[in-house]
Amino acid sequence: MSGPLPPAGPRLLGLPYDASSSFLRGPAEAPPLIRAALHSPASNSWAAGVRDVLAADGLTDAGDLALPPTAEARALIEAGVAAVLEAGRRPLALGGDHSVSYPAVRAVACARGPVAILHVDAHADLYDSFEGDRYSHACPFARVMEEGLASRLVQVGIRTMNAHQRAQAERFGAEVIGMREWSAGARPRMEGMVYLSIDLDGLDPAYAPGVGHPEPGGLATREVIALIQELRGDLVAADVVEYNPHRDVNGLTATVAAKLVKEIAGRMLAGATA
Ligand SMILES: [Mn+2]
Repeated sequence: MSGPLPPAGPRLLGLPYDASSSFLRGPAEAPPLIRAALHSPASNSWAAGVRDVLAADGLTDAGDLALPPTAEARALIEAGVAAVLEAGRRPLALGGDHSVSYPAVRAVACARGPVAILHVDAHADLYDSFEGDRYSHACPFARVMEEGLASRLVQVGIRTMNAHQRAQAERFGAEVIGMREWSAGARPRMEGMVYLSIDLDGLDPAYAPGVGHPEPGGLATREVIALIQELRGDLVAADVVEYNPHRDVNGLTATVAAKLVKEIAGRMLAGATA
């Protein structure tokens, strides 16, 4: 089965899994903290000043999956995302480490056909294998591309490219808008069914310090919000991953993640745009 989704609202799905992290644990604790920031009375629930995303016809919440810290989690994530799609909703997943994106994209592609992926990250996450693990959080987009789950892979914010990942990007035809290209004015042009994957380390650590692999020289919060608001195509699913509360400062990064969730939900509620 493939084709456009019917008009449908976004649904949160927490993916509390961090066993494929290569450096630090912590992202498994992220979903309830991002949710708490989303519902915090410190702010309101309007996206872009035009839509209350937490209104009755807005963002719904499927809660968190129960995930073991083992390979079995991948099948459970795929099934959980598939269930959101079967309910006619647009999955908005809260990570978890970035390894969750492979089974999540797989569920979307199996239900709807290959999607164009817009991937915001400091890292390309294209390793064939990392420290002996082909399902590491450093590898999800290699698995996605090998299986033909994506029609395009457009990567924004990259600033840690090495020779192996450059070769992988070329092998897979990934379109890489690194920070140098971004600073020179390059912007992604998306169309059709889009899956948006945001690793919070795509932002500069000045804006989002609560990540396991902080990499200076990244995107401003405002730039990521603009990317979401100006995104063309039909945003069928998204994830916000790699929030590590152990490294956060005053919950700032949870607040940033919640802000991005609001804007993604608002963009999903606006429907397809040409
Ligand atoms: Mn990253």
